Amino acid sequence: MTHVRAVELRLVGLPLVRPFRTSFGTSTEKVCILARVETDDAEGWGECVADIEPDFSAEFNEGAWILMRDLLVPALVRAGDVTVEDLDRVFAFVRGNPMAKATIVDAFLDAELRARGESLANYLGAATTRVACGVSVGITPTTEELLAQVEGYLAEGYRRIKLKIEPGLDVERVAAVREAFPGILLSVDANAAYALEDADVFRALEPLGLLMIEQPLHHDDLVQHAALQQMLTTDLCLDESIRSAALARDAIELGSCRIVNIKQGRVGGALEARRVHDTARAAGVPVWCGGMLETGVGRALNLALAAMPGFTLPGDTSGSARYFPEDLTAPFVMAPDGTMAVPQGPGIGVDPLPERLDACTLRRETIRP
Ligand code: NPG
Repeated sequence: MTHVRAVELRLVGLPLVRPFRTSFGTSTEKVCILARVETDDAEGWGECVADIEPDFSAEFNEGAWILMRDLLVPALVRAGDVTVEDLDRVFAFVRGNPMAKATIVDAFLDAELRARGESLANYLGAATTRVACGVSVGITPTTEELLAQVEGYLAEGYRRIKLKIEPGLDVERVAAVREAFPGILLSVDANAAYALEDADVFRALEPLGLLMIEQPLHHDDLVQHAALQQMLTTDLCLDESIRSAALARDAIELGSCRIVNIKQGRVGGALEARRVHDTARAAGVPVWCGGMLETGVGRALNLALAAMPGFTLPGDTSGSARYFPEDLTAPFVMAPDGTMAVPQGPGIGVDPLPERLDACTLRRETIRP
């Protein structure tokens, strides 16, 4: 049983090494909330994957901050002695908002594991100590620049390249990359930018031998994705549409996708992410670990998740250098073979570097009983 004494929220900002453009917008800076949960026995960290604006999902930093400060943390403090398995019930009075809930769940779990000296990887049932890394390449101003970025990432050792696409910047771009690099594992991610009427775009991608097409249609949809999957031999993968293990089960039953992207923040935290993994694995559906440009805190958690046995495809778990000139933790470095070590210390196994954290902090607030 764990008793929470206080929770500190920090809004942090870190410049990105290069702008990251998706079909819903361009990020030049990573701004996110970190939660530090103080218990009687330890402290734990959680990173909120929401962004400045509600563009990837309905959640956004300022909303998540208020929700954590005014509802989730007070409920947790009032709950007294609890374990991480109780938190679904403690937070059930708040509908939705998986990213805000995940932040507190993950920080609480980290504290609980640190108190008993167990690594998150061990707790989740990791099957390996190193995971295969892929990289997600943003939309570039030109095809030449795209080819140069892909070449650079391949030279570093990345084992799968994912290209962001949007209407008008799709088939030609992807074909150019495929032509230049015929043998690589290549996928595309539309971030919900298309409609079923655009099926011809996806038909045109079929000869390019893609590993998957990720979230082509509406961010909330399962039914139209099932219709699209029926028209294609290329596997569809869902990201935005899968906000819980229940939705993962529905998507698999409906035939909306044949691969699932797991982002723990999108589904409400590490425990629900494990349930998505278990659901997919029982159905024989491969999963992989998505990324939300996390700092080292969120990256450590992703690596532990990605070590679970159902994660059979390389994830968006890239090295710190792909995102930040300077990370919040000691940098995560990918080996030349395209793998990264899963942290083995207690909890998530890493801490933010205190001075670096302070330098990046835009705002902080502590919630006590
Ligand atoms: O490597 O962390 C990463 C980024 C992977 O493409 C990536 N993330 O749609 O999956 C996505 C996209 C994203 C990033 C979405 C930031 C929302 C915020």
